[in-house]
Amino acid sequence: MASSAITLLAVLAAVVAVAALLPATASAASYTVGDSSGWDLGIDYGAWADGKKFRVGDTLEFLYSSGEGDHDVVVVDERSFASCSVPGNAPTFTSGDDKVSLTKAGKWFFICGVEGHCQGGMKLAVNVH
Ligand code: CU1
Repeated sequence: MASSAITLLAVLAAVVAVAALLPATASAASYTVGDSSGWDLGIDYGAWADGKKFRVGDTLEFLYSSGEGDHDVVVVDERSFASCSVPGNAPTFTSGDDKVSLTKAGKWFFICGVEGHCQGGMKLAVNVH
């Protein structure tokens, strides 16, 4: 009787110990940018990002139609983000289902490189913790 109670306690202690380790790995989240609207014109990505806590290891998934000249995703710096300009050497994704791993802390900036789309609101800034 007593030994089974001790066994139960040991099991409980082990479960608690494992649970305490989980958040570090389980916290990596995947976000679909714009949720069901995806990556498109006419969406307020500032509002979408607002209140979300992005962390190193999280993934942003950009979903959009990827036909010729539809959309793309360009990773830019703050200056290009502000001016909606596309640097020649900027990493660019074009698949229509682009998963970007947020590999380091700090601010990340994304724009659509198609003419006029960034000005039309296709720009996303996230602060990664
Ligand atoms: Cu676009």
